[in-house]
Amino acid sequence: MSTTNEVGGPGRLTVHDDAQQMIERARAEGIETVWDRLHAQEPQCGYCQLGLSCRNCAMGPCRIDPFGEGPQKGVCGADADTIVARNLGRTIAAGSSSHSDHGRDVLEVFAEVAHGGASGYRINDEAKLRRIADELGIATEGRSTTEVAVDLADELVANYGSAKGSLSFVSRVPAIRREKWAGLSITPRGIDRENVEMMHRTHMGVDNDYVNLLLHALRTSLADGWGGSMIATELSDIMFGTPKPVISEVNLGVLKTDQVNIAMHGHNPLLSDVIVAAAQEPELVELAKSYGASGINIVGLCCTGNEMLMRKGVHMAGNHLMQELVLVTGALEAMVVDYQCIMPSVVDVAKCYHTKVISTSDKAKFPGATHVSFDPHRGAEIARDIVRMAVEAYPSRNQSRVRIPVHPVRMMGGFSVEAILGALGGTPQPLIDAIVAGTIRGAVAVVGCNNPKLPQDLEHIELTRTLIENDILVLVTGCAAVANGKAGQMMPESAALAGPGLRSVCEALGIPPVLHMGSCVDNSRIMQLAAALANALGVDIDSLPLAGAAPEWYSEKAVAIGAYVVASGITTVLGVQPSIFGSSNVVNLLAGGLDGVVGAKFAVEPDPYKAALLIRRHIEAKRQGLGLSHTAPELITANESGGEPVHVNARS
Ligand code: BF8
Ligand code: SF4
Repeated sequence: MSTTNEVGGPGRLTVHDDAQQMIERARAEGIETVWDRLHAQEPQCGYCQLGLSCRNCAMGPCRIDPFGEGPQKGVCGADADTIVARNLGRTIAAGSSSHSDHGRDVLEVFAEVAHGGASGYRINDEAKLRRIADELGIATEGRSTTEVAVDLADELVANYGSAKGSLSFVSRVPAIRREKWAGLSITPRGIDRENVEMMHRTHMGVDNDYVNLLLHALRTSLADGWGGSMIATELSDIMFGTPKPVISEVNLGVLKTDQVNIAMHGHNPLLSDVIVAAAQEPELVELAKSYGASGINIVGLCCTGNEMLMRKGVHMAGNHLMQELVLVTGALEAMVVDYQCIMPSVVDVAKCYHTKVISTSDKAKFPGATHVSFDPHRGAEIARDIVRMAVEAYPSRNQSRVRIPVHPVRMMGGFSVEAILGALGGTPQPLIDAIVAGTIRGAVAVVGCNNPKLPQDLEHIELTRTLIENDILVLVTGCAAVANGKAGQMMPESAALAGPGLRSVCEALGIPPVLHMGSCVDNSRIMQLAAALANALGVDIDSLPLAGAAPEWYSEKAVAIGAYVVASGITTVLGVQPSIFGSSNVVNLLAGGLDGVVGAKFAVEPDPYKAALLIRRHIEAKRQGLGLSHTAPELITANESGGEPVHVNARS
């Protein structure tokens, strides 16, 4: 068995004790995990890594030789620029479609609720329903909740087709940016339309101009950020409650040795909301007790976990790379999944224990899992059936194999835009004042996944640590938020980790220096906040001292997010190289030329300290542009050993 810090040892794969212990255990028990499979895949295909392979038609598959010696064109004549841009466009369409189809599922249930159907669901935040309706020009005065909800549902359903000119929430975007988008013909018109058009354009013999392809890829991503994702967020808030600050706990220590443990994994809150309710029903709790358990413990994984944590404080077992390791505790009765980011391998790992994997979406079946088709009309009843299945698995648990490796860490979540404005006293002005005064230099959205190519959570934690030390407020979503939570960066007392300016603001407001804004669809909250700040200052989003970062991204959804964040005017740093380096033209456009077009660009920097420096410089330059105080862009940080400040030089 490996010792933890040798090459390939658990200490090199993840920074967390719970994960390291479970990797050791999986290895000891001969259970294969994501790291083993990555190793088995190496070396991965170099053509694919560069984006230079194409299998869009049956004249192929084709590949372009990056060294210029072999073929420079596919069978159809497509060159490296076309192939790389087409591949990126399809990746963005897949990511955008995933978020948007999730949004559609929420919208369909919302429409049912509006019409009086869908058991177990209701309008939870009526004030938000009316506020959004007002915002979108739907009459609310003297009208019933139902009438308003029906009209809002109709309005948003139309967003999926070819809407009237542009998507409803584009109205939130500063006028100056809307003009920019119109000038580039990238205003998102219909959510499905942009995705379909992306697929059309990337068919053989349609769009062969890499610039034209990439512009449409931006439009496709905007239909996600200001469309599908924003609809998912806003309607989830209306139905399940708008998040407000809440304390929760995180890591594998949230599992309980003496309770029925159910992990909710995936993305859509439609299922998890009714499961949380069912797990509290006396009849099911009594059933659990009759089997000797002291109760039913629901925990979250990935973005479903974030949805539950944000609204109900439900404890979080872990992020993306924990989904197999949570099973290795031997303490789970059931892993209930819907869709996205669920490794097919969870079924194989679960077979080594008594754990049931229960799939619930007819869109996402897992051979070997038990499928319970989720029908929102019978949501409450199906949730009870699922919880009962988990409870009935408890007697099959082998307690001698249960190992819960650590104690949980406390974290605060629940920072919707409404909650942030609430903490600020109702307006963004105090935040603007702090940025103008330079107490807070700016804000960075650190988002995205885990990727087994990097030590789990190291980049998230170190980048965030360095940014807050430099008085930069960090906003997090998705698996990034879980990483920071596990590292203890997300409690109000974590303000002590921040630089003096950010620390003073956080202490005055009683908030952490790292604000959990939700799941990945909730990156739409960050867009909304950025737009509100820009509107309050009367400038475009690209003038603000903001940046984005996706240090450990893996998914197509993350590419869509990065694209809409950049297209909205926020420069974004990636920690993992995207598959575009086979075309210097595409790279030059995304990492350079785009800045002159949308006022933002991509950078790739895997070193978290160098990424922090890059971001710090960017933020200081934006401050200068706004006529605010700006400093020599040196990075102030202490390395993890706690000693000497590390001065990171400019990238040469
Ligand atoms: O949507 S951060 S690994 S779980 S893709 Fe997936 Fe990435 Fe996690 Fe949520 Ni987002
Ligand atoms: Fe090859 Fe062109 Fe077909 Fe792609 S579209 S597989 S490059 S022939």
